[in-house]
Amino acid sequence: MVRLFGADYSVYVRIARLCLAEKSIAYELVPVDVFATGGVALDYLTRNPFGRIPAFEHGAFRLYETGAIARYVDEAFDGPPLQPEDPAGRARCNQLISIADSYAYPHLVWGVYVERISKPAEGGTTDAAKLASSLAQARTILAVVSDLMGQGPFMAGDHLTLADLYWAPMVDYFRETSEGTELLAAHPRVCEWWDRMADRPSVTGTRRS
Ligand SMILES: N[C@@H](CCC(=O)N[C@@H](CS)C(=O)NCC(=O)O)C(=O)O
Repeated sequence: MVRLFGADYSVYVRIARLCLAEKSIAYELVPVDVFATGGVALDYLTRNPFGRIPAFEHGAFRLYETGAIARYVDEAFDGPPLQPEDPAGRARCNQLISIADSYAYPHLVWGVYVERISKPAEGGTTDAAKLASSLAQARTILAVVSDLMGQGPFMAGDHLTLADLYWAPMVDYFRETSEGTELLAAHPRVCEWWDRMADRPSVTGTRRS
């Protein structure tokens, strides 16, 4: 009934999978490798014309863009709500998601993790200027998120929300770098949040193979 198209290395696919897991929804993960030589299969573009992953299908209903998928999964299915009820809480959750999309993904994942780990592993050379610039941004990103999450225990308050499910895959990549671990250590609230998230079955069950 539910199918998700994508790959387990993808941050955005993992966000959608975390939502499905937290709502206890059974689904099929249909492999799509966006980084395959020659690009994605042409027929995948009927599911996402931008060639990005994930794409989602619930019966005859098709959707792409992770923010839309995550909110649909939360609202169309039973299970614990993943968005705060009150306007201020929901706004904070959406703000944290927007910061993750706009700043954490490009800098923590692409600017730091990919430059420091993926590129050298594939025989490439780290772009030192890009890494330095993203590390500078990372300092701001972590300070902001630590401030916005207040006392927690979750990003948008007392309950797990979509904000946590957005940030977990990005922080998980970032912490694999020595610079990431060091910068995270300066923000104990973010570290405690990560320790809490890292043990959740949804998070352990979606680690890339
Ligand atoms: N705005 C999209 C972004 C999805 C996205 O960037 N996915 C990455 C994988 S994590 C991708 O497909 N990258 C392929 C590319 O950049 O060509 C969403 O929210 O779903």
